[in-house]
Amino acid sequence: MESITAARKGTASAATVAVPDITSGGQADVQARQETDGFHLLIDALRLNGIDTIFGLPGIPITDLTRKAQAAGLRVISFRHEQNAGYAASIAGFMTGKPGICLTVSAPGFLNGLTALANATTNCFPMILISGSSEREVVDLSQGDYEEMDQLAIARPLAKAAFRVLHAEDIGVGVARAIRAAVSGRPGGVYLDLPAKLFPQTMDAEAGGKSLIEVVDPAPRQIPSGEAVQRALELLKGAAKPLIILGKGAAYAQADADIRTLVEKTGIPYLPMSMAKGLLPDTHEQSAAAARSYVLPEADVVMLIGARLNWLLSHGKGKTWGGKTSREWGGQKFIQVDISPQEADSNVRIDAPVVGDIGSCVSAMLAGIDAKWPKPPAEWLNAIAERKSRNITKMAETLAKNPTPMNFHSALNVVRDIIKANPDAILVNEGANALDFTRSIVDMYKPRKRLDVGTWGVMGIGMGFAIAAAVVSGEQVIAVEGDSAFGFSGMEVETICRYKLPVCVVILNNNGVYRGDEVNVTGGRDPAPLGFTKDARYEKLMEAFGGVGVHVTTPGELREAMEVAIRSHKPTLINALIDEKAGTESGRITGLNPTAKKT
Ligand SMILES: Cc1ncc(C[n+]2csc(CCOP(=O)(O)OP(=O)(O)O)c2C)c(N)n1
Ligand SMILES: [Mg+2]
Repeated sequence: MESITAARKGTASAATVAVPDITSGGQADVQARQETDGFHLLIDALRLNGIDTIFGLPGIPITDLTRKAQAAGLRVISFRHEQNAGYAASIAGFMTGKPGICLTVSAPGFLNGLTALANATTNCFPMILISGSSEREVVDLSQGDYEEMDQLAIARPLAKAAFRVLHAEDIGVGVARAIRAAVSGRPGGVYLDLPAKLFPQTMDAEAGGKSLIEVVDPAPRQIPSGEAVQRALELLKGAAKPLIILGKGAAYAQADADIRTLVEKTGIPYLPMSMAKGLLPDTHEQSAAAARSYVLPEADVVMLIGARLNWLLSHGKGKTWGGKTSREWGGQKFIQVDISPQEADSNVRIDAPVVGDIGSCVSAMLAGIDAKWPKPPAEWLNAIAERKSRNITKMAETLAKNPTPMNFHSALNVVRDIIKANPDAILVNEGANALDFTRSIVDMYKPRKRLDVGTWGVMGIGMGFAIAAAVVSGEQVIAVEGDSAFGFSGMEVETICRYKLPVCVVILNNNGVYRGDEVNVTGGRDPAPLGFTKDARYEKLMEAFGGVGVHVTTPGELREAMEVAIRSHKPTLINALIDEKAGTESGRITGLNPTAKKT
């Protein structure tokens, strides 16, 4: 905290030759120092704004920055690949509402982090990718510098905003602009380009301190207009078959109590999108998740809260929504509660847009809902309840089976029990079948506990998300991974062991992408493109770094291994062997997969 205090007083932590430059220390230390530099100004600017963790990977020109940041009291989580550090930063942003910071070296390190930055922008996660870069003069003349690349230009189309700082006295402004851009309005990924020459630049410590900005109200409330709220409430009130869809924007908003009250006061059935699961417990009687394919085409008024009508909701039209063709509108009326005024009408007409931050919108709607608010017609609720109970019974029968070899259902039945018994645990999930089955089988009970592949369905978030979840929350993390999905970030098990994080990785191992029984149609020696090494011993990877590795083939063994992992909080990798024939191509999105015509 001294550094923040010093900065507020107008004295940045400083480094001169005569003074040990680790933290900004007590008063005497501050007085002795007259100069500060780019390294210290950046650290002070981050700390001044409440940033306490950096996810990154050291090297030229940011090696010293990682050391000095740690010495100044920031938590520095050092990864094995920048993409994983980037995913970690982005999900830390989602969980906390503060921008997650990813720090990389220039060109290749920057590019490695860029996928995560683009993914953050797509998913509306607030993150700042800070990359060191090479000398401007050399880069701009294409003279072949070490790791030469015009990073700012490359980042710009993939980021919500991108900035470069050339002078030490502008670091405060650069960090402030990056923070505001990342978290205000619709959050997203921001790129901050810091050329190598910036870091050792020195300036007067007092002037440096004064140049820093503590951002006031970085994510200001955006109050919806009374007229928009009224329009939405009237539409909702007149509905015969209303439905609420909660998106991850609703989870991000941290307006959990008001959202629950809105759902319960109106009595309207709701569907949670994947990362909104647990905003209300999945076992809530108003959840229509087990009757999804019934409610989407049947509903007459749909209120989207922090959910976009993108591909995950079939663009609000087509057969999913009761249209006669794959492109026809089903006739529903939509209310869309969203922070971005540009979101409405992106795919179909929005009859009642409510623009503002989700918390303000939901509380404004609540103010217009009194005790006389009519509950939805009983026929609608009964029809949903009937479908739900039929589907839940069917699912229970499937889950109760105990086939040999183990399949997704019998394995996930165990994970379902474990999460029920440990509702504070955070579930990270990626894969195709491993994702789809987990989402539908494993109930979540608390908000922001399910972290997954998001809008892009991207593989590779697994270990980065798991590490950030453990670091940010201190809670037990359970990462349910397809064997292919795990491979994208598997080396980070070393990071999990190094930082001694309570992460239990469960690999649903079916020997390949989607399934493991394909053969090379030519009969040649190469394996089929989708198959992996049979019976690979992934658990040994965890053992290599001092964690616990377990190889399981039955639900009983899986349960035992997960219980031990949770009790011990030790880094654990459970390699759960799944029937290699138990999976469908692309999981639930087979329809999006173009296949060659049979010849
Ligand atoms: C970055 C990235 N590369 C490739 C894909 C395509 N893809 C979708 S799911 C998947 C892996 C599915 O296999 P696995 O994780 O083993 O899950 P399973 O279906 O076998 O349970 C791949 C490669 C992707 N979504 N993202
Ligand atoms: Mg697989």
